[in-house]
Amino acid sequence: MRVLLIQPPIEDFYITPIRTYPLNLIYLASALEAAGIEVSILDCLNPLTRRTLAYPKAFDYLKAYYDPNERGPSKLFGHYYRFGLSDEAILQRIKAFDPAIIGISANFTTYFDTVETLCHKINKAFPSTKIVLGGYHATVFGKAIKQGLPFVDIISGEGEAALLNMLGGKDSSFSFEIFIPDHHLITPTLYQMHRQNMSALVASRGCVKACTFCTVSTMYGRSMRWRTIESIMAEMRTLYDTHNVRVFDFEDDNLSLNRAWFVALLTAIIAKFKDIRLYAMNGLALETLDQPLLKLMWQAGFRNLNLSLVTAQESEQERLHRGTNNTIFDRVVTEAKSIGFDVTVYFILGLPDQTATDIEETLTFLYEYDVLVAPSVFYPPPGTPLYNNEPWIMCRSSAFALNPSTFPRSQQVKIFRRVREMNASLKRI
Ligand code: B12
Repeated sequence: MRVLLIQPPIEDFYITPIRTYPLNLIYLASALEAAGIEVSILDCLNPLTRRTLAYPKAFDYLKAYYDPNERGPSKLFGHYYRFGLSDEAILQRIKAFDPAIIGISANFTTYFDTVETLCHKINKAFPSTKIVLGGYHATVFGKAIKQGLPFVDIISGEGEAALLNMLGGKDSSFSFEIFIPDHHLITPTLYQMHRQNMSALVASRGCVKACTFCTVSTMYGRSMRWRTIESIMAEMRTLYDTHNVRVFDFEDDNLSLNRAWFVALLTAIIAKFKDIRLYAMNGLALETLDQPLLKLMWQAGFRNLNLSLVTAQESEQERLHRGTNNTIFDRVVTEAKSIGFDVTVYFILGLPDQTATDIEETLTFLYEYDVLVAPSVFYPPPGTPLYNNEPWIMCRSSAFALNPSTFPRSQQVKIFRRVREMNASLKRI
């Protein structure tokens, strides 16, 4: 039985190319291979291609804000693109591999229309091929998906054991803590940063924080599991020796929460690798960091920190269950800068009930620091109390989905542009 796992194309105004490593499919493929099943990965996003599309009807209102001909630092977005292979090219790849089962990642609610169209085409061209969808979107909206795509199977939650079970693998047990994913099914040179091969990995799953705008608990619940240091070292060793990887990006949701374990991880990395660069691009929780830990991170190969403040209004931090505050922020950023880190701080622009004055407060606070300030435009987060049945396509930052009279979209866009200009003038980008 042959299984093809697909990372689908996405359609949006932009993409973040350095973070499109198909780690979800690598986990699934390794688990299947360990059970003796033949698998292939079709990463439609790498090598990355793009084609300009007309704006979808739902985004007509964005033409007032996005100009493809605009140049300069305050430019937001212009064209709408399809990033990745065409459906026709995907169908050809499917034909060549001739799988009995196709697994497609449906992580993103906002890009589900692209996945849905692809499923219809696959079903038409290969009616006897079973299609399985998994990921965040599939987990939250399984029932609704089945209404439009009655011929697909849905897997909710983490996929390894469930997929093995569905396929009747020899051994359908999967233990995240000791599992060592094998990255051999992808081409390492397609994923690069600093002109070196780069890999994403996760050392833990889940997050104990309860930030109201985050959907991670819909997949992993509110508890955390940590991998053994040995399994992480073994994965990194193979990536380093066999795939020539020198840049490692931990995509964990709360990498530094378990201090003793994180210290053990960093200590092991320092002992085993001398010339690697580490990132935690998904962000680090401020309250878990202090000077000794930051020094250890520096020694291990971290040079940049992605920190998320969300808002500098302490009442809002509490309301959003952030578990951090400005005093902690001040301490961590001061310590990090004294060690030499480049720091990027994220805040959310356009949270429900937020006003322009609230944002000004956050910006005034942040501009006291020598940091790059990065706005994350709020999008309705599926599966959380902040999701109010907005159309799926709106669940993305580039949609500036909320347009309340108290903080109209036009003002949100204006602030976004100003932050971009500020960053450019400070030569921090
Ligand atoms: C890395 C990442 C990205 C990367 C892309 C990664 C990729 N290759 O697709 C980048 C940076 C590009 C990205 C972008 C966005 N992201 Co993002 N991203 C993540 C992040 C941090 C990690 C994903 C990951 O690799 N995890 C590790 C792998 C091993 O785990 P996994 O993906 O969960 O896979 C498991 C299961 O989901 C399931 N599974 C997954 N696929 C499949 C397929 C099959 C067939 C089966 C059976 C099972 C299955 O099994 C896997 C193994 O157990 C997650 C948060 C998280 N912790 O997961 C958010 C997350 C997936 N992103 C999210 C969103 C919304 C976005 C944006 C659309 C938001 C925005 N700003 O507009 C943007 C798009 C912007 C753009 N145009 O680029 C949401 C999705 C929620 C939703 N329902 O839509 C998440 C959950 C973040 C959150 N905190 O809420 N993202």
